Amino acid sequence: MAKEKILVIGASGQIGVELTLALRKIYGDANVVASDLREENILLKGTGPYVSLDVMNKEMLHVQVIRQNITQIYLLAAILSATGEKNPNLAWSLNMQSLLNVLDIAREEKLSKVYWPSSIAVFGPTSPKQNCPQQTIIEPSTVYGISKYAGEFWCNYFHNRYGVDVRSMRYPGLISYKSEPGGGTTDYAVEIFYKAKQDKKYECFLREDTYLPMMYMNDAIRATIELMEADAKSISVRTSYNLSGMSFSPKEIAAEIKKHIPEFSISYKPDYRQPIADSWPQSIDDSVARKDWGWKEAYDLELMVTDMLQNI
Ligand code: NAD
Ligand code: AKB
Repeated sequence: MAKEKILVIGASGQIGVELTLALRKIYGDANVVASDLREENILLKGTGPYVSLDVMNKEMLHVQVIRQNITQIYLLAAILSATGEKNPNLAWSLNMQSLLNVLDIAREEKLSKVYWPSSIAVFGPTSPKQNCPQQTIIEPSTVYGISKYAGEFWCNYFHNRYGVDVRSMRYPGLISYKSEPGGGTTDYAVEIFYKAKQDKKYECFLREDTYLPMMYMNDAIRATIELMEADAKSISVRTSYNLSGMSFSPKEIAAEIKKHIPEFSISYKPDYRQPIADSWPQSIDDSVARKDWGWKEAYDLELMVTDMLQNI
């Protein structure tokens, strides 16, 4: 098997830090190049190569890919749902152009694989709320969701037309403690842990009954690596796979935290993120991912809360 050399773009972000560290364990520290527009995350320092890179600069990206003998790219740079609604043009431009730059270079340089995550944000108010299936009505209402849905079809197009082995999954809201979330609607489910520990109280920007699909970062990293390592013949979805871990509301996660911190209290002050959350499904049917490449989550709400509180 040819030796792989991986470029992670957006490596200092919530997923990037943990994914880079996980990939370095598998492929060797020197074979995973971390890159980002912002400075290297402290947890990455000293663990392997880092380059400062703007994914919007296609020429510089291309130079890095050639200079570093890159064979695979994981593209994580994006503007997420809540920040995207504040600057729709910027979100569209970054989320689309970064993907097109990477796909073009992957085609030209015949990279072995590309990874690009989509999101449950592709679904909109007309999609089924419960167990939202892989294929259904998809009419996203945020610029982030529109960019992810368009991106899925670009992935499919580059695979069908040029044979680029690009793989993708629709992450739910991700919960983690190593690096902070970057402007999403599901970020409350991370903030709540910091506030519970520090202040014993939290004011939530979503209503108490807002159920959303969520996943613990350990599961998300494992899912990503399992999808990327799966035999190409088993990949039937070249847009993006539905992926599911757990589903809960602010009231439910608060009750779970209260089991560990009895004095913890939560209040609710829904803001502009409430309509975004209301437009998304409450739970996801990921049976195609389970069938194709054997996906199964390990963390439920109880296990996730225990692990988060032990680690932050
Ligand atoms: P994040 O905002 O935490 O990290 C993104 C990183 O990209 C940041 O470090 C940022 O500095 C970097 N970046 C921004 N512009 C750049 C540019 N021009 N060039 C290079 N780097 C740039 O995001 P994340 O939560 O780690 O998300 C990663 C991917 O996963 C995104 O595509 C996101 O849409 C997707 N996703 C995330 C979640 C989640 O809950 N975190 C859920 C669904 C999908
Ligand atoms: C967000 O809330 O924008 C992200 C996502 C679900 O894509 N966490």
